Amino acid sequence: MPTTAKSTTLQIATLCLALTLPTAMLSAQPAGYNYDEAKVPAYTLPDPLVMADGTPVTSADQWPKRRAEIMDLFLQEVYGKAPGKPEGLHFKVIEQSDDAINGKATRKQVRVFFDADETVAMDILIYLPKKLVDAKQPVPTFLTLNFFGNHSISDDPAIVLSESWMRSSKEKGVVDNRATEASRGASASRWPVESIIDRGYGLAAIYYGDIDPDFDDGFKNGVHALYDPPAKDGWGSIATWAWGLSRAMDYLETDSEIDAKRVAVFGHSRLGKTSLWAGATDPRFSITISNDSGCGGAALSRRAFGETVARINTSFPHWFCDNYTKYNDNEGACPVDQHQLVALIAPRSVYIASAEEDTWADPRGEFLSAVHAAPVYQLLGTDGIGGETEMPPINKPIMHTLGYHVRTGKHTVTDFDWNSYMDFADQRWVK
Ligand code: GTR
Repeated sequence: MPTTAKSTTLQIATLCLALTLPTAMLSAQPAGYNYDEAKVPAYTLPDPLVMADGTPVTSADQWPKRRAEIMDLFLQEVYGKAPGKPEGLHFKVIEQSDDAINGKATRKQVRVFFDADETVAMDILIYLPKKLVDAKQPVPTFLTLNFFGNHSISDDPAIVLSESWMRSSKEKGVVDNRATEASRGASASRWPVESIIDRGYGLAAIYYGDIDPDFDDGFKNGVHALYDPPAKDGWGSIATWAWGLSRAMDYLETDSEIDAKRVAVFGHSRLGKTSLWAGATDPRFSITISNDSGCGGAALSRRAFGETVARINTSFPHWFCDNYTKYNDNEGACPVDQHQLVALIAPRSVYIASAEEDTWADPRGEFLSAVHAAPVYQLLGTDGIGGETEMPPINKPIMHTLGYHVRTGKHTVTDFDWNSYMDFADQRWVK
């Protein structure tokens, strides 16, 4: 990519930001990976506002063309191309009740079949505030993926116990890759369902393994069973999970109890990478939230801080498309970086969250993606990230069209995260 005055300025801004790194973020350094800000290589980011042929993008009406260029590169080189909506897609409500979560919520479990023959399906568990449903007020809703089955997010005994393949975990009650009764509510600390309901929001939850089980099997199971094996630029698992979120959105649009114009897509970690890609590929998502998404999510790859492209492609060869391995230990050659992923979502809102101790995910790199995406947001007439260039203090969210926080603690989802997301939704959606 051409080095422009603008990209040089961005680079200088990045270096200045590096000098203000809180020392707490320099702790916990496993051997073999860089956690030292001073060792971040000098890099130049591809400029989201310069066309491939070098033409500067100076007005909003040039953006769709530039956006298409960036989108093609992400499809081709990073996440891979997914098919469209399948013809046989259909939905069945398999269970519902108007008395859930201490009488405050309705519950609905919807099976989404990806094919007419009903061979592959995912379940969506939906809680909505009963008050709003009774008043026939469509509910703004958080659409989310989870790691251990819908039954793991709450101890509500009516949630269908997942029969899908799942990573074995003693702590989560998963034995021989299957959930057991002991896994009910095992992840409840990450899902404050009652607070979400109390604040007037709905929650729609899906087990990500229903869409594509998270192991490298050459793309034979999950929804891949319905398609030819992917080519080098074919959908990896992140693109597949994001595709599943779009199919969930297909359902939400048919449900009059849900406000499909106000759906926030949320995910943590690999599922935060997924929510960003879902937000980029599907304009129906009004707000996109990535929690501790790190490498291949919000974090700038060129910083090679914490998890690197080589490392992620080695540990998880099925997450990205095969072309992405070209950039192992060679991030600078990749024609895109992750700030452009955020820019693809413009002018819609994005909230990026980091955790102070989650150095593997590079909190600073996550923040900088928002900073370097902001010029696109501004070109499109929004306030971007409010002109911020320095990371905010710990536990002090920034909320503009782009939101960001770094909170105390580790790589997980906390009430602080959720409260910030709901504050952001209150602000962006003005109920
Ligand atoms: C880690 C991986 C991260 C992140 C995380 C998760 O092992 O290195 O990129 O995705 O898993 O999803 O929990």
